[in-house]
Amino acid sequence: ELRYPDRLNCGAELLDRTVERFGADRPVFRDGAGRVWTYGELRSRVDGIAQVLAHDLGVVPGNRVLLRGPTTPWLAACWLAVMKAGAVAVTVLAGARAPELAVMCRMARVGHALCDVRAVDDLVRAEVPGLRITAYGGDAPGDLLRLAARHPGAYEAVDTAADDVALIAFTSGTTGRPKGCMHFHRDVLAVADTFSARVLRPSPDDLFAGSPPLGFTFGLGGLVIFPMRAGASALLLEQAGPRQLLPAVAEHRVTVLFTAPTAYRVMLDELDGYDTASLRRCVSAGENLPAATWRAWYERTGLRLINGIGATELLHIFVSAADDAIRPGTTGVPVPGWHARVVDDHGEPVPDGQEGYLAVRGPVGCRYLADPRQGEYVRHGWNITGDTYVREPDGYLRYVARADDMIISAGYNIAGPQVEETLLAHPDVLEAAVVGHPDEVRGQVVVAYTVLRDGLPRDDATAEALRAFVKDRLVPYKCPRRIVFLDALPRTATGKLQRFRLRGRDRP
Ligand code: 3SK
Repeated sequence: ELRYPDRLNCGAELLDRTVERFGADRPVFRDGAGRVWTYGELRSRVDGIAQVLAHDLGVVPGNRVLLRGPTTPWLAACWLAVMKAGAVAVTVLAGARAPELAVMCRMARVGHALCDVRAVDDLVRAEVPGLRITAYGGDAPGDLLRLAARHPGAYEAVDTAADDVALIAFTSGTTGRPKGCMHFHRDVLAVADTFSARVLRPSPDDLFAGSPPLGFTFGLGGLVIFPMRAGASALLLEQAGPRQLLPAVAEHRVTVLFTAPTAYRVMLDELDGYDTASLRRCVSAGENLPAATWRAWYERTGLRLINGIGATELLHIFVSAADDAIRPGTTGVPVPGWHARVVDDHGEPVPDGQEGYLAVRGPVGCRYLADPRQGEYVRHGWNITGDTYVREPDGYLRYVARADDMIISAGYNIAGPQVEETLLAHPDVLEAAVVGHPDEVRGQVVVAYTVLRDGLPRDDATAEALRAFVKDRLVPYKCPRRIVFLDALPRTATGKLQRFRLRGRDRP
């Protein structure tokens, strides 16, 4: 069991304690242009920003400070400064628009914002009453970085309690209604000391990179918290889509990669011509990883993808496996420090081999900001993640579907992801989403939305060929009644498939 002292500041732990352990001269961040920040440089910039917060802006411990900007070392520095100042960082995706920002600022009672100068306009348009916006990265006399340069001295972190709130992370999940998830100072360290330390096991020489932005806790963990807890470094890329990752891996000699299954699939098509020999750990999360993608990545790179399930509610990954413990087609086992079981509607464990809801418990718990959905997520002390899973007799957990994505057709339960995996095994299919459409006779019928590889005909013959492919591999009632071709699938800003957006479209 993890034990932390009662008084704890995660910013001081990640920055000041790491400098004490590993020295100030080691690299911590590099940007896409190859500029490198050492831990010592990061500490003096963070301390300058923290002093602007405390002395110039009048931020006091507990105040909520919105952070908004593309993934850069400066955004990471602002986050650390908010931690050291004992304030609460409210993280949102850089792509969030004015109306969404207005809702989140109101919900989180945000009084201050540190915002990349390139992202200020939308925040201004949000017209949040009383919000004080301080831009960074521009030429204005009041720019945060200019103000920070006036505070060259060291800053002693505020003596926060381990269970003071450090972070409010917003998730709109896959349903579109935002929820603010509160996390404590100790939670920030706990995800590093469980998933990262016990599964990933990074070394101080590792260079992390990946696609999730810092406004998504998947990215905050993978690109700031985990590398810093290990004295390692991270490449922070403003553009980190699948097509930018491979050149970045080759150029900067990235060793640990964090991204989603779709990105691994896109990268598979582009691997030739890029040197990926530096990679030693590749983490796949954010969505279910199909076994076919795992195998294809292994065949082409010799690397075993580390699959994981995480949630903004629980800050990071809680079920996973690495190395010889990996079993393709499963997510893995509870990360050391976490417990997981599969339960029925009443919260009672179901027998192994039977489908039920994934329930987890560990060092981090879900704490929604004033949201009645808290009672749905946390039941009898267990966090119900909203995923349907099966526990194999040896304890491995196999993903079935998001609980609200199960299709019930003529009394049969059909897991959309199983049909998607089958479609994805077809060489012409790049992406697939399978949903149920209402049907008077069967209740629901299965409809598949697919994105084909470039240049392939989107005609009836292709649809029929795909249907035949599925019918050869799955029991006929799971075969899509209809196949619809799209240019792209609807996804959240964090890359998660929004099946709910497809349910109302193109009824057969
Ligand atoms: O999949 C997610 O939603 C997630 C959230 C936080 C951290 C990690 C992951 C994969």
